[in-house]
Amino acid sequence: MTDDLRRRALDALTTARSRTATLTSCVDDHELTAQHSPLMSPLVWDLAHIGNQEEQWLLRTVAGREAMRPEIDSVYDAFEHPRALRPTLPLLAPAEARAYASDVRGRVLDVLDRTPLEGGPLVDAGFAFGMIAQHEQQHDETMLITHQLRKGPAALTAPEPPAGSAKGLPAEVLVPGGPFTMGTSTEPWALDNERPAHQRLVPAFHIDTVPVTCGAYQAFIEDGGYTDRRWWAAEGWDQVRRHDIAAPLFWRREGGQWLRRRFGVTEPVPADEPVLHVSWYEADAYARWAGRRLPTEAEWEKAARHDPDADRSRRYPWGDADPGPSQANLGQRHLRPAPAGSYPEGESPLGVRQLIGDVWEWTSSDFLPYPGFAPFPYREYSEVFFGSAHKVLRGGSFAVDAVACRGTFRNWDLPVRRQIFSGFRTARDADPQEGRR
Ligand code: AVJ
Ligand code: FE
Repeated sequence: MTDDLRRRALDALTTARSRTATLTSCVDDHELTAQHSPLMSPLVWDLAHIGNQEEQWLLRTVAGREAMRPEIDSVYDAFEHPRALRPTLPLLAPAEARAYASDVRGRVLDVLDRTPLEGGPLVDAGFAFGMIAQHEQQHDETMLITHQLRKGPAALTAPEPPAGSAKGLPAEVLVPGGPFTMGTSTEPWALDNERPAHQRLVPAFHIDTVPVTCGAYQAFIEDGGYTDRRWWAAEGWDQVRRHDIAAPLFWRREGGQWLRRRFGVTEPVPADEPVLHVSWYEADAYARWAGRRLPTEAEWEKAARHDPDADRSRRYPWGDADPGPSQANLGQRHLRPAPAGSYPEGESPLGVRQLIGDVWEWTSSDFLPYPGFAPFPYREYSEVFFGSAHKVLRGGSFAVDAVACRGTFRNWDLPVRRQIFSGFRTARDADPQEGRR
């Protein structure tokens, strides 16, 4: 059991580091230290921050070691310096940052070998190791966003996702009303904000079978969606007027055709692919235009986890098994979402597809603690972000690894954000008599 946990922790750390290596070795040192967007850190900051967090939690907190380079802690503290100013910090140079992260990792593997994976919440079931692997993978997604924002020819390549289609699928699925279990108290590497498991009463609703596609979104654009104030929340309307926004980020219109730039390549917008790089405001406006609304976070999780026959919540839409390549588009295996309707093996018991992977899905909900929430192991992971400023995103994108994506996993961001790998699906209330069983 504990050997199995140790192997899982080792696998998760190794997988993350191999992705980090790819993301930080496919461009030259100049590009590693450059700021590609004021919204993002230089890639070399992420690299040393990954190593520094790992050192702080696994070497200092878990193993009780002394700081290796105490003078760099403040440089890599995300709360001390906003992203736009990070290029001005005394950053470790690329070779130094690589050496530091790999030095930390070497010592961590030794600590992992010797630490009993029980005897306190931080080490039980290898939590701290899982937390750090998730942290690295989250920064690998952040670095992929930086790659997407970077100008110039492609630095990354990946095979195309499998073909799929939503033809023949119903547009929406009815989720019957009633209570379900939201969140978890048993998932060993679940982060603090996913805990504890609790009952939620969710009235019957309908939810889209697949995420909203680029083609459907184009209909909103062509119907004048961006110039009709009726569809927009006040702050969203301000944002589109002030910044002249008329399409998802990275789209442009040329010769009567929509094109988009994706990792250094310009291509026609694929009509059947889930729409990507929209803000919460754009998602919310589209849903209102369509006569629908965004799902609440609880509705999303019920659609993804509730098994109506067994009346229990599963870890994933398809059951309790970890995600495999036939169930979900995760882990930067592909550098784009798969067409809507793909991954039939990943569908939920009620037939909802692509809840996990492809695009992060905006929900209508603010990022709030569950009843019984306790910050763990540090307030700055979740607690300081709770409130009405951030909206919850669910389900993970093609850019996040399975270790940082679960049916219970909660992501959050500001509603104006568009550079993230965000899309959405829509929902509507059901007649309370519908779906009684
Ligand atoms: C959970 C993705 C919002 O990137 O800000 C990384 C994850 N926390 N380092 C973020 C995180 C600390 C976090 N998100
Ligand atoms: Fe971080």
